[in-house]
Amino acid sequence: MSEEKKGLTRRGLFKGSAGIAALAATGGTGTLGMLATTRAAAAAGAEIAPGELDSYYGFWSSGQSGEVRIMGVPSMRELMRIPVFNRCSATGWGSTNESLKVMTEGLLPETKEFLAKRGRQTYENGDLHHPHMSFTEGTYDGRYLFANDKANTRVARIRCDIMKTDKIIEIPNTSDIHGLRPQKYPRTGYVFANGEHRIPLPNDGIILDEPDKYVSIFTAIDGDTMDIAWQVIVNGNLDNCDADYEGKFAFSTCYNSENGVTLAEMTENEQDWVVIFDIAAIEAGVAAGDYTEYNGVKVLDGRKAGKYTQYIPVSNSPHGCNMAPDKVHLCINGKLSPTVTVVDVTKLPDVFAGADPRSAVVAEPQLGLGPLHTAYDGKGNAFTTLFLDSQMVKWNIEDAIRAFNGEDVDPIIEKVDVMYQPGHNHTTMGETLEADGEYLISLNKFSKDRFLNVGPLKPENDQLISISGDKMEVVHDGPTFAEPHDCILVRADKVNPVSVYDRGDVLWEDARKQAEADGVDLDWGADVIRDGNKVRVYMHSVAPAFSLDSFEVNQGDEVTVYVTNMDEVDDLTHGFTLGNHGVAMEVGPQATASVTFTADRPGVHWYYCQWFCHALHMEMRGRMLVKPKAA
Ligand code: K7E
Ligand code: CUA
Repeated sequence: MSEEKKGLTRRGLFKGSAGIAALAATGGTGTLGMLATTRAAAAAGAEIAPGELDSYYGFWSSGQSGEVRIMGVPSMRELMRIPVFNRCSATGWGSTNESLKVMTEGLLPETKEFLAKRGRQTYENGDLHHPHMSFTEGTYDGRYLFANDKANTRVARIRCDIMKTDKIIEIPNTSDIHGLRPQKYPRTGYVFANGEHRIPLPNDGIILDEPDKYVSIFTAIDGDTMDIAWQVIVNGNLDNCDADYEGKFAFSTCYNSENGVTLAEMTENEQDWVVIFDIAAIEAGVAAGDYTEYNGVKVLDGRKAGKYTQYIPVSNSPHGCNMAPDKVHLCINGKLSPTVTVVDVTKLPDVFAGADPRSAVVAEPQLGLGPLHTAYDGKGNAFTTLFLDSQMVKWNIEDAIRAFNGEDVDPIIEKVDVMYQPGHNHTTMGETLEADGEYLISLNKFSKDRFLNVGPLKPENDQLISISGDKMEVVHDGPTFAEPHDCILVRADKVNPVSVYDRGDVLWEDARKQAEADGVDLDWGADVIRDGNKVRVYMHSVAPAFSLDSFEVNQGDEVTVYVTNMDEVDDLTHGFTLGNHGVAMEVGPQATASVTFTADRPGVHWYYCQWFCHALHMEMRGRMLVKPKAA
């Protein structure tokens, strides 16, 4: 039984003293003075003393870094990084067999061929913008996170029990997945993904410089199997998307209704659209065979408004697409227009029945310059980022509707400066029915002078704003590396990761099968199996030793090393790094990890544990002896 279960934790002992430490800290700042944000943080209850736990998990995208980061909120402490589309030196993501399986099995055949010609198994980069959790009945259910890769047209799934990526699929027929949101109701269900850039379909070189023949595609992925359920061709470039709280509709902002390819062409029209997808009608169309199959995917044509899609005109180049937790209002952020367009989703069935699409618009407040994304407090208020004004604006949805109907009310409640140029924002539980109005994050693209100068490339600046009181209050500034576009803030009780792996986990089922075929015990093995010029090395680790302190192979052998960590202790991660072979991997408690390489360098090569695990961690090592080929 763990200490945690016995209730004898260090944490329990710490709790009492943390309060005293916090008091001492506030008493001792007289001479130094407190930063304004620190004072505000203390006032807003956003200060988390050493040893105290945060009340929210933040799941941060990292843009072109290709990973997801876990933050503690409100402390804004970075807790963990989850490699997704990137490679990771610490965990071996992108070089272990288990991670390579995730990174390669969902690639299209032509992509595998393209990469193989370049000596690669997978892409080495990604551009991850939108991490979102799976839903059940309109709120987070703690099963999965889903995220897009705009750079290489992929969608990934992360298991929240172990916080590791378990599926990555490439989306065919489209180019550059941008907007991504899970279905909120009845459950996820579908994961909706927008192909941003228009390309010919099929994109095989027959159509080249004929932009009027390019298309953009909306994709629905089955979140349980990670297979593609269906796709719909739309008119214009898809940007961001969201879904309603009744399981009826999905929405996407759409710019470039001009179908242009240059900036001047793309911004020519006064108006663009939000596209509405009728999920039941699309499912019926699939069942009725009203599709063309491309790359094995059923593709419906929604370019003309009809039973599958409707197009609601909004100002030129809209960006963010955010469904409110009141279940009724959808906000479309103007970007180039100072307005946010509010759509009443209860009016959408009328639009599909033939009503004027604009009849679903119930408000269009003018908020400021560069509205990009909107978040909600669950109390009828919305918070919109103003990219050009470098501000967060708080406004009331009902007041905006009254103003739209001619009443003399100003929906704007308050504006607060952020530093600088905010993109996404997000409120605690704000994209769920449990929006609680505690905190708001502003993910600012520029930090300029907010931190010590680190050269021409500056960090971004993520600011935490308390919204539980009457006034918005910036309570924390935090630099982040490239580049959080979006994040979600999830109440801590929604997420329940394990601390030790389950030996039965599917992650190493290939290793398990191979060990069985080799007649070896994967759990407790200390074996070297030769199979032609393939050598399989099985070892386990119990701190502070590997079960093999050396093994011998011949130069040119293809070697696979399986390491199983048989320690059962929380936080007791071992690793396996093989010197001068580019091999390093994390092996968590009760996990197996494996790596395959060619033993091409004759001589003695040490392997060692690279996670500090024990007082004798430095001694946790062994030798690979490589016999030279006979000359
Ligand atoms: Cu606005 Cu890719 Cu969601 Cu960036 S996107 S900000
Ligand atoms: Cu095992 Cu360090």
